[in-house]
Amino acid sequence: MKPVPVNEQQALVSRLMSACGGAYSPETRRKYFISGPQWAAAYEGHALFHAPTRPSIGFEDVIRHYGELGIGYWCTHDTDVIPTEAIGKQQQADIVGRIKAELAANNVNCSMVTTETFHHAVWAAGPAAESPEVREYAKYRVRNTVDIGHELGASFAVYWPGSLGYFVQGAVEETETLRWYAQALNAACERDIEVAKRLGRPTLKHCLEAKPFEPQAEILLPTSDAMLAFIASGLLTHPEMVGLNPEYLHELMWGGAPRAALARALVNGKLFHFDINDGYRLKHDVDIGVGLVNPLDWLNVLVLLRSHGYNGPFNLDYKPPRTTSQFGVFEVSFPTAVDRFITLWEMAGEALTDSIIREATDALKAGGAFTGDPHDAAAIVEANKELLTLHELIAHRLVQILLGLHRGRVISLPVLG
Ligand code: GLO
Ligand code: MG
Ligand code: MG
Repeated sequence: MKPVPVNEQQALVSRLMSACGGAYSPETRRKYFISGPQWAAAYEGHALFHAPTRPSIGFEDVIRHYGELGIGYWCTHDTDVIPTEAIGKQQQADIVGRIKAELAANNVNCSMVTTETFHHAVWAAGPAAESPEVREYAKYRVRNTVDIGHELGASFAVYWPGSLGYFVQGAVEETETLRWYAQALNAACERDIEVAKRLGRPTLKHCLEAKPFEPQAEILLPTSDAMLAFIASGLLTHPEMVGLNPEYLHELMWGGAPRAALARALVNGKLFHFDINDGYRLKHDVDIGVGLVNPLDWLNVLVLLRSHGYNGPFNLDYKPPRTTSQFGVFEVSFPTAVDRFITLWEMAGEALTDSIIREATDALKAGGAFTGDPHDAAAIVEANKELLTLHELIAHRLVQILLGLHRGRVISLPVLG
């Protein structure tokens, strides 16, 4: 192939994208509760060892692109859109006013707001630092985010306490830090009750998001299960207002099974919000687009959520790769992430109604028509032994659904010999 001059590269990307096919229309995409974060679209490709590869982009362009793509919801950290020094000032009110206008003009809604409590130097010792000034400031910031959330019409507030932990051991006392962290959440919930009452709006759903490591070396609430224990600890004044925002990759990072973590959140009634992305076990937070690494696991995750009627947001908390240009972010990265999600969600629906999976599952639950001695282990084994083969058959069927083999897709084989 001849080298492709830079002025022809966008056209090539667009042509190959449409050749890929399978894209949903913006109207179809809008039917799903999919949210796009400001920070995901505005990610410049930087990291500890990586300089940015993309220019910065403001909320106006992000919201416009989301609207065009059919991503119906937008969410943001306070400081993604308001400089730290403008928080709580007239400049904040002006920016929030401009955001409202931009959302309305593009038919996009704000679903969630979140407070940045990890990046700025003020959080060097975390949002629940020893210093009382830092803790008061943390309360101020989360209260202010609640105000912004109500102003923008959000229903969720998320808390990722990324720097609640330590690098060196022994300097912080964990129980004290957790107590202090709870005080900030209590301040947010109390403010929410006040504001919601004044405005005649429902209170926000406050969602804790765990990540096992990064940016701190050791994290005090590293998993969704730790968060559940924290919610039930008695430290929160309004535990009923607080639930979880699990992130798929964050559960995978510690070696857990994301679907099992979600199941534990579901049985606790605490699955409020869900950050969707992909990546690898026991590696750092690579935030790859949903379904690019573990599509089969994703199918299974969505089968679980569909079967439990989960109706919260699916938040595209991923990072367009550093190799993707800013044109590519909206031409390839976002539409493909959304469309893979929708496809997997619809496949999950197929799996739930698949007659083979259904009959196999029912048969497993019906058991082996056993009438012998209920204390005879060997007889119980004997009575069920052919049924248990169905476990593998169900797994095979799910792969068939994923690959389209259940619809007669066959791969022709080369003639050997
Ligand atoms: C980082 C987190 C982060 C949060 C965000 C929401 O690893 O996933 O993106 O989701 O701060 O509050
Ligand atoms: Mg996240
Ligand atoms: Mg992540």
